[in-house]
Amino acid sequence: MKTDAHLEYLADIERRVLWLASWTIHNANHLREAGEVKVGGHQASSASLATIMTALYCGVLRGPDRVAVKPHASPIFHALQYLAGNQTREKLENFRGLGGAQSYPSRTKDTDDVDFSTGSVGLGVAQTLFSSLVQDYVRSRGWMKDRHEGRMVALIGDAEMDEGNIYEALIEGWKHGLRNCWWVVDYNRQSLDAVVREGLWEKFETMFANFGWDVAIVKYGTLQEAAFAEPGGETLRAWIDRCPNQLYSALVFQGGAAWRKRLTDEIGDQGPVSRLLEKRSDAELAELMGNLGGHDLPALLAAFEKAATHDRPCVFICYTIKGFGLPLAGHKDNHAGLMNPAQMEAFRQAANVRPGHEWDKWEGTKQPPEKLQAFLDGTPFFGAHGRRLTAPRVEVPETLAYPAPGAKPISTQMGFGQILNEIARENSEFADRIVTTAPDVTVSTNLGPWVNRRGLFAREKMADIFKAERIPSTYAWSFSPQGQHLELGIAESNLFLALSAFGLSHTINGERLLPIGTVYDPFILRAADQLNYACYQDARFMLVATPSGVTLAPEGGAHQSIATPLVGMAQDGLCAFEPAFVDELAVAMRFGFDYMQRDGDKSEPDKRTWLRDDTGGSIYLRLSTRPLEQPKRAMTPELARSIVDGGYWLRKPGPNASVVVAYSGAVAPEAIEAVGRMGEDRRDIGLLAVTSADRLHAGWSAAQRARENGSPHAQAHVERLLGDVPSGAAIVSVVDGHPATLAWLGAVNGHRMRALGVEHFGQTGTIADLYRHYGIDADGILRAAEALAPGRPLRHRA
Ligand SMILES: Cc1ncc(C[n+]2csc(CCOP(=O)(O)OP(=O)(O)O)c2C)c(N)n1
Ligand SMILES: [Mg+2]
Repeated sequence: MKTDAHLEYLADIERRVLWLASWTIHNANHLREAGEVKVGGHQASSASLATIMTALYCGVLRGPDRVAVKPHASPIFHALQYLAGNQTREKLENFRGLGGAQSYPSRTKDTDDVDFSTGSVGLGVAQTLFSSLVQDYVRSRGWMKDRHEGRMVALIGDAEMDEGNIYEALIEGWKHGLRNCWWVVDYNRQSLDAVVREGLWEKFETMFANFGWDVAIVKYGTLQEAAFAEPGGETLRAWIDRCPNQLYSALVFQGGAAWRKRLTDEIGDQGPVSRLLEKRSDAELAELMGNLGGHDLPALLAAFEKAATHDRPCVFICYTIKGFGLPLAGHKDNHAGLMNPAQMEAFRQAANVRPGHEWDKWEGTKQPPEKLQAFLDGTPFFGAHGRRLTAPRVEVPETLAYPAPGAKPISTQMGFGQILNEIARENSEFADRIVTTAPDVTVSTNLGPWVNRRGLFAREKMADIFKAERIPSTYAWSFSPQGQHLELGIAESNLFLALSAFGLSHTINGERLLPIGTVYDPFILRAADQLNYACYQDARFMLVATPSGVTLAPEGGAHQSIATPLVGMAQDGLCAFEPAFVDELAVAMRFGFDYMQRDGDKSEPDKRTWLRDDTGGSIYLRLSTRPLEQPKRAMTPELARSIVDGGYWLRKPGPNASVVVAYSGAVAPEAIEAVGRMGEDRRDIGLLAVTSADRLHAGWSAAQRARENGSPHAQAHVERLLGDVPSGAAIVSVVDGHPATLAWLGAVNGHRMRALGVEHFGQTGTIADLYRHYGIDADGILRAAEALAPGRPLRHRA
C-alpha cells in the first residue's frame, strides 16, 4: 500500500500531466489555424486516462514492462515523458507538426521511449499479448539470463474493444497459456460518435473470465466508497449502478446543481439520502459523482498491486469520464472537442499555472519541485535506463543450400520447404534463432519438414499421440519448450501480430529472432492492416506466401490473389520478391535473413542500386505451388547480385530486338515459350526475369530523385537493364497478378509497353485453362507482341 506522501506526489504528477497534455493540444492549434487539421480529439480522450497512466507509470510499472498506449492518450504519455526528462518542450510545442511529438505514440517516429506504436485501434492491444508469448518463447530457451520478465500492458479505449482482432488474439492467448499481460480498459462509455451500450462491462467480465483472465472492475473511487458507508449510501450506490451511461455522462457535463436536482428527484427521501446530498456543496457533489474508480489513485493502485502479485493475465475495467477534469467532461460530442481560449484560461487558473510558466515542469504543484523530480526519477519505470535493448546480428551463411535441379519440376513453395529443411539439419546459431509460425497452414505451406526436425513450441511438453500410438504419419506434432514453430489458429490477424512481436524481440527482449510466417497469399489482405502495423513498428520478419495468383486454379476465384504484388511494392518497410526458380529463392532468402537484421543509418542510399538497403526491413516472398522445370546453371556472384537487385536478362536483347518480354514469378514457362516461338520470326528478342518488381521500382524512383537532387550520374538497376533495349523496341510484361506490377517498365526509358496480368476474379480450371482465359499464356504474350511491334506475322500460334 502506498503512503499518504506517495499519494500526494502522484496527485501532483497527475495534475501536471493533465495540464501539460491539454496545453500541448491547445498549442498545436497553430496547425488548425493554418487550416491544416482537426486538432481536437485528444483533449477529452487523454484526460480520461490521466489518473490511470499516472498510477501505472509512477506507481506500478517496472523497467522491463512494456506498454501500448491508447492512441488518443498520446499527449498524456508525452507529458509524463517530458516530466521524466525524456521528451523536449520543443517537440511538445510542435505536437502533430513536422518533427514534433506524434499524435499517436510511435516507436519509430517518437523519441521518448514508446514501446509499441498505436493508432489503428485494436492492434496495439493484441500486440501486447503476442509480445508476452514471445517473452515466454525467449525465456524457455534460457535466453532471459538475469533479465527480469516484463509485463505487457495495453491501455485501451472501451470502443476500441469492438475491434475483432482483440478477440482473435484472446483465443490464441488462452491456447498458449498467456501470462504477464494486463489490459486496462478506459471505460468512459464513450466512443468517437456517441455513448456506448449499457452493460458492456458484464459481457467483458464473462468473456475474459471464460478465457482464464482475472477481471478487476474498478468502478468506485475512495470518496464514493466513503459516501456509500454513510447512512443512505447504499441507495446512492444502487442509483449509480442503475444510471444509464448517457445520463451519467450528461450529468457530469452539467455539474453539481444538475446532480443535486436529479438525485433529489429520484432518491431524495427527506431522510438519510437527502442528508447525504445536503451535506455537500454543489462542487463537492460533482466531485463525489465524478470520483469513479478510474479517476481515483488509491482505487487504481489497490487494483494494480493486487494483480501484480501473480502472473495471470488481467483485464481492468476502469470506470472513467471522458474529458475528466476539463469543461468538456462527459459531453457526447467531446471526442473532437477542444477547449476554447476562455475555457483554457479558466483551466489555467484552476491548475495554478502562472501565465508564461505553462511549460515549467512543476508549476503550481503542492509538493516542492525537487522532491517531485526526485520521486519521479526514482520510480522503477523512469529510473530504469536503456529500456530499449539491442541484440547482435546472427551470422547468416554465405549461401543457403537448395535442391539441385533434377528430372522432376518443383515449385518455389517446395523449394522453400527443402531450403528450410536443410537449415533445420544444421547445428548452428542461425538455425536456432529461426522461429516459424503459421495460421493453420503449416503443412500446406511446406513448413512440415522444418517442424518435423525442430518441433512445435509450448511451455509444457506435449507428445504427439499419433506417434506414441505408433500410427504412421508424415509429420511429427510434438510440443516442447524447445520447439521452434508457433502453431496458430486460422486467424491471419494473429499471424501478423505474432510476426510483429517476434520481429521486435531484439529490442524488447534483447534476443534476436529470425521469424518466418507462412500464409496463403490471398489472405494477406485479410490482415493487411496488421501487416502495415508490423512494418510501421519496424518489426523484422520474413513473410512467405503461397499459393499466389491463379496457380491454385482449381480452387477458384476465392483463393486467387491479384493485388498482392502491388501490396509488396507499396508496403513501406517490406521488401518483396517473386522468384520463379528455386535457386533465385535461395538467394532471396539468404539476402532476407541478412536484410532483416540491418539497422543502418537511414540517410545514405546504396550508390549502385539507390535503394536504402542499409536500413533493412522485412521480407515478403510471393511463391507458387506450380512445379516448374528448374534451370541448370551455376549461381555466380553476378547472377546472385542481380537477383537481389530485382532482375536479370535471361536472354539479353540484341540490337535488332523489336520486342522484349519481362516476366515475374510462376509465368516464367509461358514467357520462355513465347520468346522461343517469336525467335523463329524475329531476331534478338530479349527476356527479362524480374525477381523483385518492388526493388526495381524503388531503385528507379530513388535514382530519379538523386538526379533531381544533384547526382546526375545516378542510375538504377532497372535503368541499366533497360539500357540494353533498343529504343524502338516494345516491352510486353507478364505476371500472375495485377498487370500494374510491371506496367511502369515502359516509362523507364520510354518504350512502348503492354502489361499482361490478371484483373478479374478467377474462374476455376486448370492453370493452363486460366492462363489462356486471362491471356497470360504464351499465345497471349505473342498477341500482345504482335500488336505492339507489327512486322512479319508471328507463326506457330496455337
Ligand atoms: C482501426 C481504426 N478505426 C477507426 C479509428 C478512428 N477512431 C479513433 S478513436 C475512435 C473511437 C475512440 O473511442 P474509445 O476507444 O472508447 O476511446 P475514447 O476516445 O473514448 O477514450 C475511433 C473510431 C482508428 N483510429 N482506428
Ligand atoms: Mg471510450
